[in-house]
Amino acid sequence: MKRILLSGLFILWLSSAIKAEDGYRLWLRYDRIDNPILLKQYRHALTTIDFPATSPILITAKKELLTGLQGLLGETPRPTQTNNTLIVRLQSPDELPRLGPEGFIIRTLTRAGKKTILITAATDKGVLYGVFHFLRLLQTQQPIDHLAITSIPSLPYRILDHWDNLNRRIERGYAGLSLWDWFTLPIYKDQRYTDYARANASIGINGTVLNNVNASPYILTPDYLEKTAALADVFRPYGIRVYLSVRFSSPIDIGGLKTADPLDPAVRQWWRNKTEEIYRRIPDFGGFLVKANSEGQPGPQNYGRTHADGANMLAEALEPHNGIVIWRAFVYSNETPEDRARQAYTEFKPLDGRFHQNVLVQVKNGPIDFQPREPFHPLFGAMPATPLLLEVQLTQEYLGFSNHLVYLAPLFEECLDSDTHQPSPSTDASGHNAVPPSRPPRPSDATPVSATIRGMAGVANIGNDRNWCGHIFAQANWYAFGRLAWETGGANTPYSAAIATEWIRQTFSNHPSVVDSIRQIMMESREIAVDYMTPLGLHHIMAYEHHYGPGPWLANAARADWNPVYYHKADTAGIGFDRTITGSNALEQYAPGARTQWLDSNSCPDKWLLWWHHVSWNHTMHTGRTLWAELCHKYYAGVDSVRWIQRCWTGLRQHIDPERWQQVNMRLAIQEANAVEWRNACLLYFQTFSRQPLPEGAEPPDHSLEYYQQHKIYYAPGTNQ
Ligand code: GCW
Repeated sequence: MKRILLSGLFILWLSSAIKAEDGYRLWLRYDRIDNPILLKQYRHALTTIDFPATSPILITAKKELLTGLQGLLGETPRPTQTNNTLIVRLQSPDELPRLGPEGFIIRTLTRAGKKTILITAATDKGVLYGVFHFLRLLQTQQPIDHLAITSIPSLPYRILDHWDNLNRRIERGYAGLSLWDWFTLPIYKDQRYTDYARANASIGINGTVLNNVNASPYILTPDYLEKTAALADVFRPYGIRVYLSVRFSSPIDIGGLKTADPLDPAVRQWWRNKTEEIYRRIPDFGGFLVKANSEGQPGPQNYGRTHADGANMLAEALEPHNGIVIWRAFVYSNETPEDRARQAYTEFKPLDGRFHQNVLVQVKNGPIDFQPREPFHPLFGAMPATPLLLEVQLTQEYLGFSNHLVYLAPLFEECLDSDTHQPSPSTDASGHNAVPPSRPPRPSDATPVSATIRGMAGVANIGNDRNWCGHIFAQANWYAFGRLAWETGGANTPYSAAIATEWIRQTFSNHPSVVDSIRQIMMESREIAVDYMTPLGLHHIMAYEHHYGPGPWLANAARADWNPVYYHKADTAGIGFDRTITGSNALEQYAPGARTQWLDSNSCPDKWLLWWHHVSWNHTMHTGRTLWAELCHKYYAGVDSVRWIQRCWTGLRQHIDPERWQQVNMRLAIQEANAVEWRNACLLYFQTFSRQPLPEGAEPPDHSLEYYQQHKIYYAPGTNQ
């Protein structure tokens, strides 16, 4: 009987252990420290906790601390003779003026022979972030006996943008349906809302835009505002403010007005009333995000007004409540005969200084659209009188959806670190120094993108899939976004490698060889994806509509600027988009110092070449190969490197729990097949122009060009079909 019971218990334990590793816990696993010496040290150092918690955020922080310690130490700290104490305290802002509203200090102190660890901040949010940071130190098995950490976020706005529709479909979402079950809100509050908030708070994300920028007007109806308020109530104790995307024509759509003209008094009044209604329900509401006059969305230009007129009308409504307007600069029109890469700058640069103080302009990292590689957007540093947010995409619309292992932090970091060569901003309007004190000094004449922005927005890759992001490694992109927005650069360069290390240690293992091996995979992965998709500066050559897989031959989209041929311009003479003075001259939108690196096709780095220049198939690259040979080399190297990742992953098998190992393994198999298709399809197609053979001995394409051209994917996720 006893044996049956025991084996029953064992099976129960086993099944719960397996179930526990389905990826749901993200990087907050809090499993018992597996290093016995360290565990002993930690237990010794943390015998009592002194944490007076009164406010909702402090109560959250305390709960999180106790849960974390219980898991990591296998016991709740209890008094012993040594009584080494962990003190968590709010201190008055006068004592800690430098920390600002979100910074924290973690320090080890020795008092009368006893060691004390102090986590302190001037605000309860600071304490919350300090607690999560402390737990991260334990999870990543760092020494805690000489802590002297001061951490202040680089950027005040660290926001996730959900492109979630109210019917729960997610535009460009590849991890299931929207987390927000609008139909059962506001009464039913799914546990996932809390777990989502925990995950965000743990990495410093302090805002969330709940709905798609292609916004439904119904989000502003009383019913949906009540549902939004319910979510805001769940997120508030985690320091997260809620924002909404709004449709510019809402006064007509749901307000019964005849116009949405931003200069019309009735329209202005409608927005004021609506905004007041929102703040009655959500006193700490963040503000509005607006996509206007872009890809068919209505906007002020429908009435002959400017983007500034539109944004300022909303800004006025939000101002009394301390809310902000986030106005997107992602605008382009196929009716304008101007290189798409130039259009946002042309539109917005003249508006610099014309926006109200509480308007932030949100600019994508590059001038086209979240491609595997783009130069930084020319608006960074070019609008000194306008606070900017950098928008990056975590959901991998152009990077293999949630099927491909692509760690995006190096892409984000490439943008953040790009030198705009614009004058360096000193302090912004609120006196907040845009450059964090914790960042190492840079050459005095450099103004990286990170110094020109007030915040970062990440287009979320989260859905209701059990593991949140579809691919376990896509969780790293959510994680890295938060960590990079908190600290846009670090003493450890590249900072993305340090973030990867943290994530791996919390998500998989602290075992050094496992950490090294996975970090190497992650750090190479973005360049590998560039190689098998869009090497040497190619861009926007993906399949139409769903954007999955290759489609360089496409030439009949509804708009010219949605056609890949518009971007690669391959012909028998060569390939690439001439954006120099002999072409569209998009180059002129950059500061002279930034231009020089790309100006000349002979000195332009290979990785940017076809973005800026149309060059001959026999152009000599920096490697000494011809362009055609280099293109072949890159596509083949990309596929070979995916196979290298597969081999590394196979080597890690005994170190990773079977469920997550297998999940990743299967996705890698998809990635490999996709990479082969990208390579074969692109090379066969470009070969019709280059008229040169594939390299000798190269793996021959397994299908004809026609086969790839006819390969259609129906019902790919993420579109509204
Ligand atoms: O990348 C493109 C996407 C659209 C998206 C748009 C945008 C929300 O293909 O789906 O619309 O960008 O950023 O507004």
